Amino acid sequence: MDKVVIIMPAYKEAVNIKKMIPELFDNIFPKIEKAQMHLLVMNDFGPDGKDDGTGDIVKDYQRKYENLHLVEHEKQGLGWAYVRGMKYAVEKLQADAVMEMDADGQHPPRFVKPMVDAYLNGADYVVGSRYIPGGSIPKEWGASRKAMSYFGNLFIRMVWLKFSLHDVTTGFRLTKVKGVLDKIDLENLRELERFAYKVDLLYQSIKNAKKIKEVPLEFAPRIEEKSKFNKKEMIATFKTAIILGIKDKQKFIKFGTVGFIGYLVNASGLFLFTKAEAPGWLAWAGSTELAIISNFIINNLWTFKEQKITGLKKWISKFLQFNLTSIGALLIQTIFGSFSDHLFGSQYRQLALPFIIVFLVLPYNYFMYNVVIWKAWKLKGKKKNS
Ligand SMILES: Nc1nc2c(ncn2[C@@H]2O[C@H](COP(=O)(O)OP(=O)(O)OP(=O)(O)O)[C@@H](O)[C@H]2O)c(=O)[nH]1
Ligand SMILES: [Mg+2]
Repeated sequence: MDKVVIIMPAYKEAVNIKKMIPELFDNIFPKIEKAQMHLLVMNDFGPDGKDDGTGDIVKDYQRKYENLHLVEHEKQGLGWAYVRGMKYAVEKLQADAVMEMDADGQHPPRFVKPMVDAYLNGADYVVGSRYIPGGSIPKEWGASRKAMSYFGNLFIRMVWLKFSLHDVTTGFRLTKVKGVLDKIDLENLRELERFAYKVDLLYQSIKNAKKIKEVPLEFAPRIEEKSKFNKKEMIATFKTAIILGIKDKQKFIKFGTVGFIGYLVNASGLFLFTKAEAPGWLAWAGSTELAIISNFIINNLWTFKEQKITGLKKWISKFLQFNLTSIGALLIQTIFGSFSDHLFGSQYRQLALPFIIVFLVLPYNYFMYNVVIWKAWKLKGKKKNS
């Protein structure tokens, strides 16, 4: 049976954790028959070495509930509490999946089961979503907090061009360890001392996940105690999201630059072959192949360095695949070029060419490089979730 560990960070949550633990163990976990459920409370104490009693409450319950775990640490920030919790869940508890869940009742325990069910049905990343039918944000919130949450979330989706996922700032999530969590360099996530770690962790998770599922979440208002969220946390969240978004565009810029270098190689090759009085076909084919070689090598070392192809055998087979991809681009140009000749006449060729390149060839190449050659995008998971 799969082991699911709920990681619950707590900082001064004595009143809430007292209700949360028996609710989960007595009412929720028994209904989840097909997974072994554990709760790991990550309790942080202040610089004086003291907490508000949260730790003692958990220790008391540990006598009653076998699958209840406690790790305590000096407060370092929310992200670090989760990173420590995830490492503990994987290394010490041998978790198959971990869940992120708040201690203050905002993630109502009744939503745990649908999340675990989605995982048991094959999803490797499950997102508790407030912005799909059935999900909601607290009615009690003022108009400005509501607007901030809704538009903030929408803004990040636009920056990331990620419309298939409706809630990118939620803190209620389930992540499969194998293939998703174990691929993430947790200690090097951005803003670990803040709430903003959440957007980076989600960003890295959706890159690795093959089947993402959104489950509705009715986000409740905090029951008791004080909120630790503030403006600074919010600004850091946007900043992180924007940096991540730009980083992705950087890849596109690199891809474009490599394409331009390829053009220069092609042109110089053509010039040299012509000067050497090579036959026409050889001049064209030879210089084009030189450009293909340059594109492949530089993209491999630079644009897709995170997915770099190494090893001679793999390198050669990928290079052949890359050549085939280039034939695809050639076909696109030939077909759409002739189509444009037919529609507008050949006098408009010089105008048609940049259009075909920008709107068809570049997207095609970028897509093929990301999906087929370097496999930076995992399409399956994204499609299924839309
Ligand atoms: N261990 C640990 N837990 C933290 C820390 N900061 C926040 N938490 C916990 O993280 C969860 C989310 O924090 P909240 O203060 O509820 O933040 P929020 O839900 O965005 O804001 P509210 O809607 O006002 O509750 C709660 O369970 C907190 O106790 C921290 O530094 N260390
Ligand atoms: Mg809260």
